[in-house]
Amino acid sequence: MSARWRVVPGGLAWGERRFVWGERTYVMGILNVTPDSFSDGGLYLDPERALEHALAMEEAGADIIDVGAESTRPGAVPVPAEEEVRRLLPVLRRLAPRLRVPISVDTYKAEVARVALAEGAAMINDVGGLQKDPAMAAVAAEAGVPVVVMHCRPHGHVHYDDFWGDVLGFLRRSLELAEAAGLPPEYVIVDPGFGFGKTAEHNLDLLRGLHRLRVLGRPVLLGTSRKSTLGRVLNLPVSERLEGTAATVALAIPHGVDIVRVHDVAPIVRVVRMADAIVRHPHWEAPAGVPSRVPQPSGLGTAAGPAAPDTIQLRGLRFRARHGVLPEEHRREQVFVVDLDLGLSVREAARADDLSLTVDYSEVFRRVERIITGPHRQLIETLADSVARDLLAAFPLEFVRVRVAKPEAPLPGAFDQVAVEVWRSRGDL
Ligand code: HH2
Repeated sequence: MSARWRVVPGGLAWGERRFVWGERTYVMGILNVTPDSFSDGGLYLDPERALEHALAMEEAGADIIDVGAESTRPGAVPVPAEEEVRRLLPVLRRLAPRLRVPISVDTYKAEVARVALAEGAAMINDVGGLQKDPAMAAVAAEAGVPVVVMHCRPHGHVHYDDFWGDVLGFLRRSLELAEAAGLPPEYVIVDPGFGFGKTAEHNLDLLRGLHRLRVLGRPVLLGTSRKSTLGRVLNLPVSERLEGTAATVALAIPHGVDIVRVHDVAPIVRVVRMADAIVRHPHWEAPAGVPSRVPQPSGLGTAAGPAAPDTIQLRGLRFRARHGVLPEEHRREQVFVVDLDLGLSVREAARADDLSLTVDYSEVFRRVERIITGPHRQLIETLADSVARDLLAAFPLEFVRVRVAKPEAPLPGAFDQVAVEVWRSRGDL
């Protein structure tokens, strides 16, 4: 009987094993028991070799082993459910009693998933995003197991009117199907489907915009391992795509990716540990006996990394003051309106519901007020720049956007308002 899943603060637990999103990047090792997978087809058809490989991946640091019995590569011959089950069963029966990490079953067929869960699989990896087989969501909900929902379009479907709209819209539909079936939202992991019905350009676009998946509010899995886009970029065969895979993994982590699905577990675990030490530093701890050179928590986290921190938005802070170049602006007060975007991770504060881990809005207001109602300045450029620098110096922000507007500026001609917007980051200090 495999361990049960439960929701824990910030993530999920399977028995004693915790998956706390944001704390570190988890590695899913790929085990294909197929004759025709694009990179390892035929290697692990023998259940004893499959077991050996799964144990080696676990030993190398895999957090999940993903077992698939049908290739999804372009041109692969579809496999009937009975054949998929026939390939999976002997492997699952060997793996389940031996592995300490959860086994995921890579299938879009509800019938296959049901059998695999009964034979020791502990989660479902559905490349159909619960949309290929209408019975899949209910299988996950009844078993109470996590499910990876992946964006996919048929291979060769490479026209998108709105690429990101399609990816996010598809995944939102998957989340709705999970919810309708009664699967708790915490049990759903989203995957943008690198390589599934996408050109190399689409796949590179996906990697550049991975942080956009965060609007879905779910952990993110990414599967780039050895895929053809890497081969296109590097002009290398499938056997020589390790470094390409490593680059995609390292660069995905600052975007907030939580799980990477890979063939080469040992080297990618090293890549992930290194990237985590840089990007997720409030969580990084030196192994016992190794002195830590990475800064320890400052109290205010920047765990999401520089590529895509969260933002705190303050709009319409209003003050009266006498800045400006026109004589009338010296004589009479006018209204100044300030809008702010403060870029920093709010993950820790949100998790602990603790004001001391984020920015105190009253303190921000007071600092802006002191500058806007302070000494005379000719230019709103100067005011915006001063506010940005002051806030960056006072709080551990990744960046700040400051907009200062004069809606009633006594200018000749008809203006709605004049405004200046500046973006500043730590490097500008
Ligand atoms: N990619 C493949 C298979 N399953 N599952 C998720 N969630 N995300 C992926 O990107 C993904 C996946 C294809 O890779 P592989 O299993 O190595 O190849 P094949 O389908 O030929 O067996």
